[in-house]
Amino acid sequence: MTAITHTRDDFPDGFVFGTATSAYQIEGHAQGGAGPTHWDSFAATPGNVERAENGDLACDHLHRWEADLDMIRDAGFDSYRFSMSWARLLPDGRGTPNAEGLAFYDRLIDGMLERGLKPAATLYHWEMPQPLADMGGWRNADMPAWFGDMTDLVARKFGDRLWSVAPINEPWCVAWLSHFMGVHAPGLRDIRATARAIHHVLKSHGTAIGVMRGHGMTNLGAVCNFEYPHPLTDSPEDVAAADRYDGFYNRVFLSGLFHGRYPDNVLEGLEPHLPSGWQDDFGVIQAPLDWLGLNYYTCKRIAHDDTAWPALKEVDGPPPHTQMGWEIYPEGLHHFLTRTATDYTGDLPLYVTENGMANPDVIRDGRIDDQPRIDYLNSHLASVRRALDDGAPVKGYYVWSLMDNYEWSRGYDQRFGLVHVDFDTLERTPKASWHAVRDMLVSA
Ligand code: GBH
Repeated sequence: MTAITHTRDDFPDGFVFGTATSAYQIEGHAQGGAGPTHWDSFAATPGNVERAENGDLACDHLHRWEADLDMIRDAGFDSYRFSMSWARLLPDGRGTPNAEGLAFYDRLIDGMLERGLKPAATLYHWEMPQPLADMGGWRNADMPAWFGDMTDLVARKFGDRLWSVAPINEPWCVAWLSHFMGVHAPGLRDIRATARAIHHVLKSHGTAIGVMRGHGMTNLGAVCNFEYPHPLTDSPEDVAAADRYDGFYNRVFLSGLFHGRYPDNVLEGLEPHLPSGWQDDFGVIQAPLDWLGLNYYTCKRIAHDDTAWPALKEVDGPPPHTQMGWEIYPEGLHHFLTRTATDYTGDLPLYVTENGMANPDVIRDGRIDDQPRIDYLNSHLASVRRALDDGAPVKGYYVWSLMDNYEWSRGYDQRFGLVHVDFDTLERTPKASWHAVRDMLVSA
């Protein structure tokens, strides 16, 4: 078994190592007084999720959080990136809070602090309260106000104890994957809904930042996901298609957040569908940030395709692939860390807020052997190290994920964890990768 070849000393002083999860994927949403969400209804509709699995019980983190936090501390991590479920805080999305939910996050945050873990919170990791989804969810122009009110509750209850906060996880997934590709709740395939979601997500983000600043909170950021677009061939058509992919899926969000506009080639396709008055919202959207988080997993092979919109298609790339079928391409992480600093963020601190892979279990001598994950983490840490050498101000790196969990429309058999979860007994078993991380992080 090959270890992780990096040590803490390879990274700058104060570099933060962490691991990440999200509420719906681990907590057990049917418990503890949370309200229904659009993920529950999406999962209940046949054909949306493999085996129609949902987050009702998930990892039962709601009742096992102390042992879960112990595993984070014992691996030597400095920080835990988690999310709060809007529908657990406010079962109807607005109105009366759920006292049990507030008490849960109160204990969870204190539990992190007691263990010396920096709490890095996300306020929306995809489970929209159903009553708000019924009113159009991200398509509704009132969403920024609703999101701002929820953020105000979080700021008042927990603001003094959160180390960092990002309002919304991965605008790309919330907008494109959920409203254009139909793969995530609410499962739409509609460019108008997508354009409105893009804009309302960014405006909600900026509104939440403003609310938290009003409470004196600091270390506020945004978390975006990036996929590296390889042109399938070096034909001018494929090169242009990959560039289009980059504009629509990667640059659109950075451009909104940091340049206060949408890229011209993207705007051509989206402008007819944007909500009225969109041009006036960039003052809110561009609220100054303290850091940017990048989630990075894979690359794409992009070809020109006249029959599709926006005139491109994704083609399977060469191995190695993860269990999800995603191509492994560590170079892409270096690309986005360096390019984002150069083109958008300058010396703003950058964090890799998610990186990891799904890998099927191999049990060997009673241990869970996930050598491919160790190799994946190793090669991506090398990519981070090279980005630092090239001047990118990277301040931390989070592994997705602490433990196997509900992998959205792929259900429970895609295993992203450093820790194995038996979904019959809910027993946790650290995998070889958890031990490899501990060997890297815990000094002898
Ligand atoms: C993250 O999103 C999420 O934040 C997290 O909740 C999730 O569990 C984790 O990833 C693992 O999936 O067209 O099939 O090749 C990652 C965003 C978007 C990255 C889709 C990979 C390629 C999908 N992902 N993308 S595919």
